[in-house]
Amino acid sequence: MTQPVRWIRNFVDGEFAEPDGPGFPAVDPATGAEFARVHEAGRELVHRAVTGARAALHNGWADTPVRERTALLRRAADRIEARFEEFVAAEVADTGKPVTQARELDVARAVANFRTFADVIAAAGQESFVTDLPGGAQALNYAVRKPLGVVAVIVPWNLPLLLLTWKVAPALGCGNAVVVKPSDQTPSTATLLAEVLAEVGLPAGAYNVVHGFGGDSAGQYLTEHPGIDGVTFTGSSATGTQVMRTVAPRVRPVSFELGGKNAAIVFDDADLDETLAGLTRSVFANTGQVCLCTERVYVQRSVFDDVAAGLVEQARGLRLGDPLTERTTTGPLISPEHRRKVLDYLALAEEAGAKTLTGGGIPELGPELDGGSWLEPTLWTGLTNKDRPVREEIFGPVAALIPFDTEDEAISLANDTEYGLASSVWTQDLRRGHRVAQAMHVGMSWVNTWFLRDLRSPFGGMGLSGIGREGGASSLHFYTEPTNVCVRL
Ligand code: TXE
Repeated sequence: MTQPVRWIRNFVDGEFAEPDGPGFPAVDPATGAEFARVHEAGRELVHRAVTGARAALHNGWADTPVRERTALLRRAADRIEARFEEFVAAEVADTGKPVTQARELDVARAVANFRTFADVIAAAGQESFVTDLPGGAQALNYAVRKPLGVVAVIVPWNLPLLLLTWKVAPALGCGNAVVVKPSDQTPSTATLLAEVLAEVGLPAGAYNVVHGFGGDSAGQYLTEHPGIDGVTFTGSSATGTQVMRTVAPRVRPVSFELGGKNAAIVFDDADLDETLAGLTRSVFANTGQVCLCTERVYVQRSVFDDVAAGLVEQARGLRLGDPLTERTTTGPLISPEHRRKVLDYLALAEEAGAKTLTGGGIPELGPELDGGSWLEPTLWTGLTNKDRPVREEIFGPVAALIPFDTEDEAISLANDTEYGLASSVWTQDLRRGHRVAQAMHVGMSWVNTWFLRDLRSPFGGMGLSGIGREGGASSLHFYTEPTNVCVRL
């Protein structure tokens, strides 16, 4: 007997919509096996989601008192915790990421996102200025912040729930309604979140999920819809450009967190063990598929060989394998197409004369995982900033090690990129740490650490890496519109 098809459905105006087409497959990247069908939303369903969202605002969600909205965010956090292992299983099935990472990073962060934004919104004040006028009179200016409205939330596949809740928690907390378009490759956790938000009492229409692809599919239908008041997007710089073009005629605000080509700078006084542990995470976490991952490692010449040898040893110690096994540290790439892209960069690096210190191939992990999109952690030397693998975002478990002599040289090499998302500096000289971190043309600059986040601090990038910041007060600014009231006293 054949198994009944498991559907991952769209959630529109408070209800799961019945599938009305063949849908597309949800595939486990670790094995290549299809485990469910995803209902692709057509233009009509996207329209219903946007109009449902608008109705939710008018029906009172936008005017719900802040303490009720923040209480709802806290209940959502509690409810994700109560269903924690379901979220973990869904995220692992969609991405192939190691179960320990899904627990400790992805789902844990989803909980933290809801709690943090409840705190931030509860504590937020408003700008006010008393203006002195001629003759001793005064005026009072104060800004009331209103919800932006119906927000399109478009997210990628690498950290699906983490990135989704990073946007949805503040958006809802500020009184907006959202229409979420998860990546076609990772539809599950956004759908589970719909259940959770309904369970904790979010009004129908305030959270909608439409599944599908980008162009000529749900992503485009959503961004083209005139009922959208703003777009928050995380994904590639090319798609960000496309989304911006689409919303430009209606002048809608956008918040973009795009790609990166992040540098690490290792000085000769850095603590070698700590640096190697940090670099290993920064290059290989989530199989290199984090916008913050390091793909360029600049190392001071006197310690270059030691750092290279240590990093090779660490890379070889990573354990690729069944994501559900707790000892696994490293999962597959998201899809065969993405692996193709990374393999193309491996070929380009070879043409450019790179020496592959470790990796460079497809690992053999046994018949169960043969159909998965696996790739060995890979390190190169012999490339320069002129070579495409050092200039373009690869988004895989790969990095180029490049020597430098002086601090100035390191700064100019690291800043020699069109991207500007993140960097890390490794040194025991804290004065130098501050100096170099501040000289980086990036949104987030770490010293002796990486991906250490306080969710109240601004997050985002410069150049090709994005527009605007989210996090703490920056999120509240994006998800609200101020009306300044000026009263002559
Ligand atoms: O990203 P896309 P993809 C980079 C990384 C990766 C590359 C391609 O280098 O190899 O991007 O990945 C939706 N209108 N990053 O193709 O296309 C799409 O359906 C509206 C960096 O997955 O940017 C998905 O939901 N929406 C990154 C989302 O946009 C559209 C994370 C992201 O997809 C659309 C992921 C359109 N025209 C990839 N086209 C990071 N910064 O973290 C696509 N989408």
